[in-house]
Amino acid sequence: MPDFFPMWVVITHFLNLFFMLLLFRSGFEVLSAFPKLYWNDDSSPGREWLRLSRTVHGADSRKPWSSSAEEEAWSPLVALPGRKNLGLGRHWHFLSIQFWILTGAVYIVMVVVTGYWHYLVPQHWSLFPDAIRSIGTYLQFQIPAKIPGEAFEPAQKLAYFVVIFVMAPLQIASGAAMSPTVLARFPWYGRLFGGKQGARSVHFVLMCAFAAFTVLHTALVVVHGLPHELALIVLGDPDGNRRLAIGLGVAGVVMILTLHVIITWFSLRHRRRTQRLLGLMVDPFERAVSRTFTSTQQFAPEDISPYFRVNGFPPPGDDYRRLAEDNFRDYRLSVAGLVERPLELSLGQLRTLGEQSQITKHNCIQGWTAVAQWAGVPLARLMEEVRPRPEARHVVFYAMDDKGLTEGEGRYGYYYGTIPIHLADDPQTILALEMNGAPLPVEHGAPVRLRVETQLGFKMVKWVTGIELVADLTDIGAGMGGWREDQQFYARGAGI
Ligand SMILES: Nc1nc2c(c(=O)[nH]1)N[C@H]1C(S)=C(S)[C@@H](COP(=O)(O)O)O[C@H]1N2
Ligand SMILES: [Mo]
Repeated sequence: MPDFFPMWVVITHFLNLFFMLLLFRSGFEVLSAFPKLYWNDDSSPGREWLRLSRTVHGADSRKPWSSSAEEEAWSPLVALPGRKNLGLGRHWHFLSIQFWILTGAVYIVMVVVTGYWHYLVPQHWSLFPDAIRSIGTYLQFQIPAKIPGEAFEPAQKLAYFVVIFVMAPLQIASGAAMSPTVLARFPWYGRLFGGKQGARSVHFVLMCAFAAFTVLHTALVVVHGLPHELALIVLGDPDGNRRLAIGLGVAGVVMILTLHVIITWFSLRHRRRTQRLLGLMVDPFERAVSRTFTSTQQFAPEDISPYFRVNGFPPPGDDYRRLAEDNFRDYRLSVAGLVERPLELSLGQLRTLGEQSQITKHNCIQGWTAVAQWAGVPLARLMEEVRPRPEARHVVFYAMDDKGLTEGEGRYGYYYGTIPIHLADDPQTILALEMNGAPLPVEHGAPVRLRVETQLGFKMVKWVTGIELVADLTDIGAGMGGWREDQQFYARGAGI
């Protein structure tokens, strides 16, 4: 039998605590961007089972609203970094998760090779009644006895088993079921959780369970006798020097809290640097995902959502109004940059390039989803017409909405977005001209909007006026790869 408290348990336990706290706080940041939980992927306004916000936006509201108005500013005390920084919160979440999984993997390997799993994995059905008896013992304010020859009492063993072998894997699996690329490539995987909103809800409920476990676990450590347990957790030795244990334990907690204060302050104070630094770790992971998988979505007409949120207000100027009043007869789409044959196309000319229709699920980075049918020209067809030069690596889509006028909030400039050129060839990447069998409505991007079905919604530029092929993004906008990347510090990649 292995040691009851080997050093590798002490170390992985500490790292686990460290990364879990990062995951909790950055997870709250993500939740604050859309503090509503649903079981259904229509995510219809008003149908949420949990709403952590006072404001209500209704499907029948007379005043137009944009889904970004549903974002809440949560305090940096709970969220990392807080104050409406979804992009940075996601960076922290996706950074921490890599290390949390690594810690977990090391732990599991050690549990298996050392035989420690005997202490954690039920080997007999009697563990269940024994665990219930243990809980009864606690309720009588007594401490249940350990299983003979093992490290824990029965309820403890069962709780650890559930947390390590059931909750943690489910938490990772439900997290993966929220990636638009994973959902687009493997729709069946999303269905395991009842869709993206189901996965989001499960992820939230499990987070609550982890939090409850942490509180209970800490309380029971105190009940079991603090100095002794602390010596175990910190030194791996019940007879270790108690003063040293308390000193190290307190130092560990203070270190974690100080680090949280520092990274929160840094993230809020230096948002661009945080975006870039964390991007070094997070972007390659995202790129690998986006490169590997293409969308194979094909929903049924019955799946089309009754209500489809809008994000971003239409271009406010007279130019756009006149275009729209005239059914976009004077609209021209310019395609230029690193191409052999630049073009200016009217809607009629664009339409002659071909038509493709698809029923797909939209994933906004904030967290809402909706299903619609989109029809339009495959972007790959347009690329054949203009013939990109070999140096071209990104496709830039320029929009007609000046966000400084439509939204303000201290942000400025016309909306634009970019995709790596390989996404232009994906079978479900289209310039959509129709939605649900009718010409694209103004609020959803008339006359032309992009659909890239493996990506988050912010890549799918609406009110497209021009397309440019470029080798490098540094000279476009603020150089981060799109308006939301520039102004809201989102990651350039949008596959997760
Ligand atoms: N021009 C423009 N395109 C845009 C936006 C915008 O604000 N302006 N918002 C993006 C975001 S974040 C999302 S989720 C989708 C929303 O598409 P919808 O309004 O058709 O639902 O559009 C994307 N395209
Ligand atoms: Mo979005």
